[in-house]
Amino acid sequence: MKRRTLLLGALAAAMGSARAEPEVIRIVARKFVFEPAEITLRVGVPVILELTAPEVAMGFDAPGLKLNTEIPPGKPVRLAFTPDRPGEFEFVCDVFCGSGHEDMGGVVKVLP
Ligand SMILES: [Cu+2]
Repeated sequence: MKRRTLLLGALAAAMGSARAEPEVIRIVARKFVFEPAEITLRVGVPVILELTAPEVAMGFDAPGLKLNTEIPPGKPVRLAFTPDRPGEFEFVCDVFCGSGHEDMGGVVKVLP
């Protein structure tokens, strides 16, 4: 009887975590950096990337992850996304935003 209760408890906990909302990862794009510039995710774990650009319009382009969006100034953009393979995927700003634009980028590390 006790064991059965434990099993049911574990099952309920597992179902609860499966239903949990994806983690929201906030990334700020400002002249001329992404903060943070390095993000670590896991294969199969859904997340929401929330991108904001407080100053001017920016871009977020991660071709290896098939993610691309413009980030209008002051308007957060949310990208729901589940990594499907491990690796290191670079992203850059692809909207010209000034004299440091060319160096503006980061990396998404996806762990197996
Ligand atoms: Cu830029």
